Amino acid sequence: MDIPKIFTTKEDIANWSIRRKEILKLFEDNIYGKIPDVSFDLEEFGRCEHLSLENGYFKDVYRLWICRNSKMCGLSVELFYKKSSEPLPSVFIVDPFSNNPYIRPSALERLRIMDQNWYIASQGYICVCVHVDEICFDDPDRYKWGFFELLDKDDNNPTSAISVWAWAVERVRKHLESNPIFDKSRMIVSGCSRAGKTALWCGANFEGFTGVFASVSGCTGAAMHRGKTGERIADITKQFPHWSCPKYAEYAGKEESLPVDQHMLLSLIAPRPLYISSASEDDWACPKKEFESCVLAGEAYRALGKRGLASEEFPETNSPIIGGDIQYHIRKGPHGIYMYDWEQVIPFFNREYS
Ligand code: GTR
Repeated sequence: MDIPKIFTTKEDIANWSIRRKEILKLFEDNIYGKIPDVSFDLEEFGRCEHLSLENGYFKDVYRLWICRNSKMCGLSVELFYKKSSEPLPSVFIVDPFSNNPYIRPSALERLRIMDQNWYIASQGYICVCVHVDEICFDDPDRYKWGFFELLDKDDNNPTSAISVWAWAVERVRKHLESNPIFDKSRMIVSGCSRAGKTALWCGANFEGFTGVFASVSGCTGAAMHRGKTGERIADITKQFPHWSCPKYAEYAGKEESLPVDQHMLLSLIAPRPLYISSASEDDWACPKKEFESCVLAGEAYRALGKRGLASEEFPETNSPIIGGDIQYHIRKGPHGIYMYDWEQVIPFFNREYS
């Protein structure tokens, strides 16, 4: 099986910034569509709530508004953090789930996620939840409500929900980076499942994110296409056609002919620290192929003077492979993101940033 290469010539290594752009363009043209590139008549970002809680914890709510051609849309952002005299590292959480009527989390699930947000805050990080589906709905029939209505017909901006979500998280990062509570050199983008795919695409495009974490991102995320089991291009483009550009569907059943594979997406995050996690009961995402992608992306990390995965042997469940600039674990349990995942991820970034 021929796997497309990160580096095709020696020059690709020497001229990584050029090769990087070529790879990015291949993903844009064949999978994720263009990241929006438009200017707005008005773009506002401001804090609308500040809650001071017990023990020096805070919760803030910000809103981003964009306005163009007399139309506007916006999204909300929640920050969870602990008082500090120093600028703090941050974890941005791509959240396309909270407003989705099909998969809206139950009250219990919300509490579980809230616990994770506060855990991240307790570790000295600012947890920034970006509710991206408020700007671009996660539904094939309705994703063009909101953001897309602001575009002109001739904007030549074919894109996808994942590209709009990735762009929106970057806009929020850009607004927050000048806020003195943020340490600009330690800003991580993260997400679970469809949001994990988005976090990878966002990190690949926007180098202001200095670390990336994707959990159970599977097909169109960390998992290699070639040889993958579980969800494949045919499944994902049928159920979620709005996540990718129209061309992607042409590769359904023809994964071999894709000019890229997902290890090349991970390579675009190098040399920045990268965490990929899987779950043992998540065959649909195909943990072995998520792992393989990490192994292969190591080539880019090494070429840039960093370390890839510390071991190339598929690990036992709940045994993270520690010691590389890419870290991987497979958690025992179902698809989703759990406290166990964060308990491995935060120490990894602490080590990387120390
Ligand atoms: C699944 C989908 C995956 C993943 C997941 C999610 O049904 O097939 O690709 O994105 O949903 O986001 O929860």
